[in-house]
Amino acid sequence: MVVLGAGPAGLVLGNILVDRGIDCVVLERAGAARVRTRARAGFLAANTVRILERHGLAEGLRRRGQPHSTCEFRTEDGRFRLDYGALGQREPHTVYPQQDLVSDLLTRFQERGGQIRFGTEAVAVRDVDGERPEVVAREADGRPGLWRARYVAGCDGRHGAARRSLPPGAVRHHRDHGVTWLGLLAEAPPSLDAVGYAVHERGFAGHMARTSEVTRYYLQYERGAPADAWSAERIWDELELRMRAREFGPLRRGRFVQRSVVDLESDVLEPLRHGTLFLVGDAAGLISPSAAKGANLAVLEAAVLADALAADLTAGDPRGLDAYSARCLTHIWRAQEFSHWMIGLLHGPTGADGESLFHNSLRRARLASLRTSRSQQDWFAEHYVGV
Ligand code: RFL
Repeated sequence: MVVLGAGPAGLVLGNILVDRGIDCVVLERAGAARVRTRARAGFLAANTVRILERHGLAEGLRRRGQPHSTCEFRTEDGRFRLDYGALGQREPHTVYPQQDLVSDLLTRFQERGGQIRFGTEAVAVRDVDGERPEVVAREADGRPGLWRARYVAGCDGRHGAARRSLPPGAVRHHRDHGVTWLGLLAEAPPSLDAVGYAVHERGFAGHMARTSEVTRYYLQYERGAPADAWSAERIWDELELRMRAREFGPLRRGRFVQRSVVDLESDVLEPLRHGTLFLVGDAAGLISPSAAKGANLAVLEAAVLADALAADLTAGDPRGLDAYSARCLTHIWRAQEFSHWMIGLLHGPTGADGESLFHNSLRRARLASLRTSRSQQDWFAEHYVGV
């Protein structure tokens, strides 16, 4: 088995396969230090934690992860909180930085005897409809490499080799939601004990705790502007304005240690299986970070594929592999639907034309339902934490 990419998808898959005695190698373009330190997601769904626990991969997050179950909306109509851990399925998130999770998974994979080749970039997957597909790679020393296996798992993200190697027949669903966020990591303690979503006429602002010393912020941003276009002071002023700090309390400022520009996009491929090649995680379906689903879907899909591969390779039962694509696409589209709903909830059109005013009124009504209707709150909680 060849696995492309050592993100959450590739490393969960690799860990489960090695644990089941299946020979597998992970090819990773980046170096080990980069893989262990790349800060991205942080909110893990209860089901993600259960999957990781079931496979002996949750030790670190059980020790250092923080349960989290409240979010706060700040809007032109005031603020309200949802204790989503007491609503819907009554499940909290676990806040655990993605780089810590990936680091734990990598350590565990190597302890279990898993093979990983850092600095090795997959260039193409060939002969996916044959019996033994081939991965053409550029090895760490720059020389070409060739890896053959019974199956290949493309866990190498949206711009990886797996997506580039699909035979004709793949359908791509792409949507640009027309919204851009500036993603920020601040060396500053969280400023509120909840996820903060601020809807403002100047644009969205978000606050998400990561650890007691680090907080992620998001700021709706001008499309195409570079990440360093604004000074730190301007960013903090804008965050305070949109989060209505004067009314609800100041933000605890600190140094920004990471800035990235994120265009909110959906990008799903169908099907997720092409002969011997399987797409997993962001390679299967990119989702905007508006509802914090990407890493959770990656873990779920990797676990589903690992079970199916184990059944096929150790017991000759191909049914799980046959069902993989349809099963995961159901989860992907439910997450896409909720994420799309969140984008509509958090971003109003900025124009003063009739169409914009109409959509802004709908958005306010949607927030009002969420503030007042218990059944709407239960629905929200179930989809917010679930994958
Ligand atoms: P990853 O993590 O991108 O890993 C892919 C790996 O493949 C390697 N690679 C290659 N290796 C070999 N050959 C090639 N040709 C290769 N091309 C790429 C890369 O170096 C990398 O190591 O994909 P994976 O495993 O599918 O995991 C997906 C998640 O990382 C992603 O969905 C989440 O980070 C999304 N996301 C969030 N998800 C959540 O569930 N909760 C969150 O709170 C959350 N916050 C976020 C996020 C994504 C963000 N960004 C990056 C837009 C916050 C942000 C800012």
